[in-house]
Amino acid sequence: MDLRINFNRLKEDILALSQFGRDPKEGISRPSFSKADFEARDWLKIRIKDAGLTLRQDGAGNIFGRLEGEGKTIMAGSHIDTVINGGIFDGSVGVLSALECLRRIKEEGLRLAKPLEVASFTDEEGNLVGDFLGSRAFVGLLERENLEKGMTKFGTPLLDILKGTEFTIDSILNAHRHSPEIEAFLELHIEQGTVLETENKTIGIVDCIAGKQYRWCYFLGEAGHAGTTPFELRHDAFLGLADFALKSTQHVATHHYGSKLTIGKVSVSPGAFTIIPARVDFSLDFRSTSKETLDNLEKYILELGEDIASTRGLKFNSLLMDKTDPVTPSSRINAIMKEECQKLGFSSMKLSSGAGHDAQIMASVAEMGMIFIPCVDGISHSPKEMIDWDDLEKGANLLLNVLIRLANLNYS
Ligand code: HGY
Ligand code: MN
Ligand code: MN
Repeated sequence: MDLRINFNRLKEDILALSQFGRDPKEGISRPSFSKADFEARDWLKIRIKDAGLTLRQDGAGNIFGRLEGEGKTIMAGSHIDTVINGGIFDGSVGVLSALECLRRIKEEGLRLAKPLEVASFTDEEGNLVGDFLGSRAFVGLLERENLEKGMTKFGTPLLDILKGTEFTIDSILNAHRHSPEIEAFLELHIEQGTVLETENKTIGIVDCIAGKQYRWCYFLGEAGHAGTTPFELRHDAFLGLADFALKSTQHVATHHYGSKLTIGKVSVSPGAFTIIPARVDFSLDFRSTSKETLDNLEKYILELGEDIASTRGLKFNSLLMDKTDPVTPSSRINAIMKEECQKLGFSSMKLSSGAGHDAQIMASVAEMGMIFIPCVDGISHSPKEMIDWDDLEKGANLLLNVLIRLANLNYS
């Protein structure tokens, strides 16, 4: 079957979606359940209905468009929420390419054996409470207590964000689709790294999605006069963090090259020229494609924190905020992707994903596959996020052909 997407229509959709959440500072700020997000959701629902798909939204705000068929569903999707001051392609290429694929199948009147669905999951970026709120709700991985006590990245409780919306803690928990009857979940996404560009490949066939831990930590020392307290009498919380940051990153780079550790947010208090920092709170994000490495790193950073605290007369604390295991996509789906790449004449390579994706959550209920396309200089989570549009056309055509293969394959 030589079906191709309508690329101009896909490009128009990407640019239309990018109008929601334009941040006056820069980039796109479209966190889930923001005004911009609700406007974007309304736009997406219209596009799904205009495509002749059956529209559904669940209690977590996950949005689906469905083409009927027999048996287990073949689903493709991603997310339309963004980080603050983010780019226009992270997530949106996966949702809108999947929509374009189903639209083309519908337009051509293709009778496929199995049902097809496009999915747009709520809060992949974790602006609310932990990453993957929507896909975790869908597969039943949420805890009521975390939602009820959860504080969002904006310093407000999730409950406050939900006020005035159609969503509640109960509706989010009730979004859990028990035995969801999904055979496969596919996600097209920008690589958010430089490997494809460096290797001059168009398509990345993802062979592992890294796992990660988010921790919120602090060092607690003693305030003191910056002008009169000699160094040997100080309990400087900031120096505790500086020590921790250098030793932990050096440890990962030396012993676990390829894994990552990032301290992305720091607050120093009291925070004045003349006061020795009494307390430093900081975020810790560490990731690896190896579960064993993640477990070793968790043990290492807790021991390192305590060692530094006892050496410097500080107190150390670390609170686990979010934890996701690494996952391996389906070898069957990856083999089909490779075959379809060859038929289409697209260069491809296997590579792992350092970024987290809804696909790694959906892997708990379906066979999963991820297609990467390059992004310029590997830049993402930034207003500078950019792609070569030809790569998107190829990625979306590959997605279309893999969907048709899977939907017609009698496989159980
Ligand atoms: O940070 C991540 O892994 C993803 O972009 N949420
Ligand atoms: Mn993403
Ligand atoms: Mn992202």
